[in-house]
Amino acid sequence: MALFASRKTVVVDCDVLIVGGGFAGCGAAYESRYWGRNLKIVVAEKANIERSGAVAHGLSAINCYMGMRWNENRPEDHVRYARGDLMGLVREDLVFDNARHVDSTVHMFEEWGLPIMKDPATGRYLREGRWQIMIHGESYKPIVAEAAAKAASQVCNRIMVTHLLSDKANPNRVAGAIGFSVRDGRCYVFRAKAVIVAAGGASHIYRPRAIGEGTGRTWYAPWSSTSAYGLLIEAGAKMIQMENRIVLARFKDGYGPVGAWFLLLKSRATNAYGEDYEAARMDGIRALVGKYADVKPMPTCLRNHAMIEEMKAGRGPIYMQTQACLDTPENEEIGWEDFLDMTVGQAVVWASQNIDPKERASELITSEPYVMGSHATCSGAWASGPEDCAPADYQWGYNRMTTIEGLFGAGDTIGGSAHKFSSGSFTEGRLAGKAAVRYLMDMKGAPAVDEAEVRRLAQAIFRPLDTYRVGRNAIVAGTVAPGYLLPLHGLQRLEKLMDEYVGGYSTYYVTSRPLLERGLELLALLREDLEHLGAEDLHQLQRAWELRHRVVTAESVARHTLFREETRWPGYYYRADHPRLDDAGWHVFTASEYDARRNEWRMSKLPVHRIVA
Ligand code: SFD
Ligand code: AMP
Repeated sequence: MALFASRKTVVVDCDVLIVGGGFAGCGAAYESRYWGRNLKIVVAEKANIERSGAVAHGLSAINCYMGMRWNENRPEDHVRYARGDLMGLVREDLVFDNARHVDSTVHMFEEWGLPIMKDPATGRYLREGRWQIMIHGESYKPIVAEAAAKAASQVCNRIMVTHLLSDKANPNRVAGAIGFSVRDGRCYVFRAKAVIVAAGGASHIYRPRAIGEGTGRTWYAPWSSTSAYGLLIEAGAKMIQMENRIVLARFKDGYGPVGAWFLLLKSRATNAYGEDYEAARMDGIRALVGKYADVKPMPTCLRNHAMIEEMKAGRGPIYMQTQACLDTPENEEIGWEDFLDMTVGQAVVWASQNIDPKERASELITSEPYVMGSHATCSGAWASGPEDCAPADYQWGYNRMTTIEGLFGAGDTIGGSAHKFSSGSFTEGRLAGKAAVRYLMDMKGAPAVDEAEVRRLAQAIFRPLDTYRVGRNAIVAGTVAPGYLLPLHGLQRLEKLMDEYVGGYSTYYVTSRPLLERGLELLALLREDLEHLGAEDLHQLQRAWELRHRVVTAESVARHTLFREETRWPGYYYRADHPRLDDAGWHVFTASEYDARRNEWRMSKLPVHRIVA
């Protein structure tokens, strides 16, 4: 019997539903209002958009800005950069589309009040590197969210979306979404004509290096729970490049980013003996990846690879020689602000370990893997490209529409379009918002949700509360009981198996067919046990659904990794049984479609077209 079956339900009817009010979601809200003046545009957000998503705590740089008004770069240059960094495999139409519009996004951010640092000599934005500009960005998210809140008809904060709803007549068409309020426990049913998923990427799929007293500390936000992929995969959308999960070189224990140090402060990373390990490893890298070794700047994965090899050889710790570059008060201020605006925990590590970065070097390390689509990586949904420059087989309707009719995506959600970062994710949200409005204008008949499906899902959503309530009668200690699995225990099981079998840090990112097949067996057992998740309260119910999204994403990562029989990105992961890059067989995107009814995955290859010379 479902104890919680009679929960109150709130029905929200809208034209455009945006799931997730992070950077891409805010861009989607802003732009869909621009083109759809009279439309009902609703944002459903599991936290509060004022401080939600990966940028909740602020950033110190905008990592995607062309600078076209000063002739600094052309969008085509950015395509070449992203293509080189991703070892040849990007959707060039999508990267180009983001790049040609991203500057206008950044100019709006400045207009809305974001302080962007200026170069005193030129008056231009202060460049961190060729693509990056420096900001005073602690309040980056509230500034951007304010514009989105003004544009939206309604922002439903604290609503965790758990499933997409399909059209009663056409299972391949979206009709809305369902979820619950993490505050009052009401069930929310959104009936929408178009849906834009902008629910962010994934931390905590792999066991993080930080454990014990540091539990929960990760580079990507711990609340980035991969709903962008979980929702889409379960709905049957075609996904690509899910094996392209990213490993980051970061300051050890605090996960402080390195970009400002390498690019702006011109800091050097060395092994424990002060040697430049990247240069020394070039021949070995060439043997693995051939011509890609000479791409400039050196691809992110290859920089990781050099560091990993050096650590394996026992020549760690790797050090960022901070003391050599903090030689002026200006540089010292930039160094500290870099972390205080973006990764406060790193400054706390310095304080707690008696490290004065002006006096001594700081350790670097490679992180656990993350699954996302907006950094130096491009996992996510296969999306239709822009009308004017996408090749025919990348174009089946509206820009940024997935393979499900009426379902759009942006930011981490969309695959193939790497190097978007915050500004590019907002820009992609704008592109998706504009396309969704056009889709509505062309629409002949609205979709209808299936009431039986809504009832079935509403029961399933709250079941972990029932399971806990019944199971707690057998509690042996604290909240532990034999009759249910707690979300935290499920999460730890997931992280451990992904780490050990699917190329986490504890194997130096190495995996192989036998390891992946065993990992998939264990994942299947975990999925069975998820039917017995128990949630003590609404907070734990949210954790339960986040875990479900993480597990289905993890399975997708494992299946894609198994499918791609080569090592395309050494430094992100290694297929020990296929240790080299193989352009003849694998200069393609890997794709998957999950059939939830049959619990079957269909894998395929998709072509990589070159659009920019
Ligand atoms: O240096 C649901 N990022 C950086 N970008 C930059 O431009 N400059 C930097 O300096 C960057 N660095 C950086 C970055 C991120 C982090 C965590 C650090 C440092 C420490 C990357 C950007 O932040 C990233 O590219 C974008 O934020 C991606 O945008 P988007 O929209 O795809 O994801 P989001 O912003 O996290 O938003 C997701 C939203 O969805 C909500 N949500 N809502 C309802 N129901 C559900 N089921 C939901 N699941 C999630 C979330 O709450 C969130 O609001 S550096 O390291 O590279
Ligand atoms: P990070 O702080 O590592 O997230 O990097 C921020 C930006 O700088 C991203 O665009 C990175 O790709 C870029 N970046 C970081 N380190 C380097 C480097 N050593 N060489 C070139 N680009 C880098």
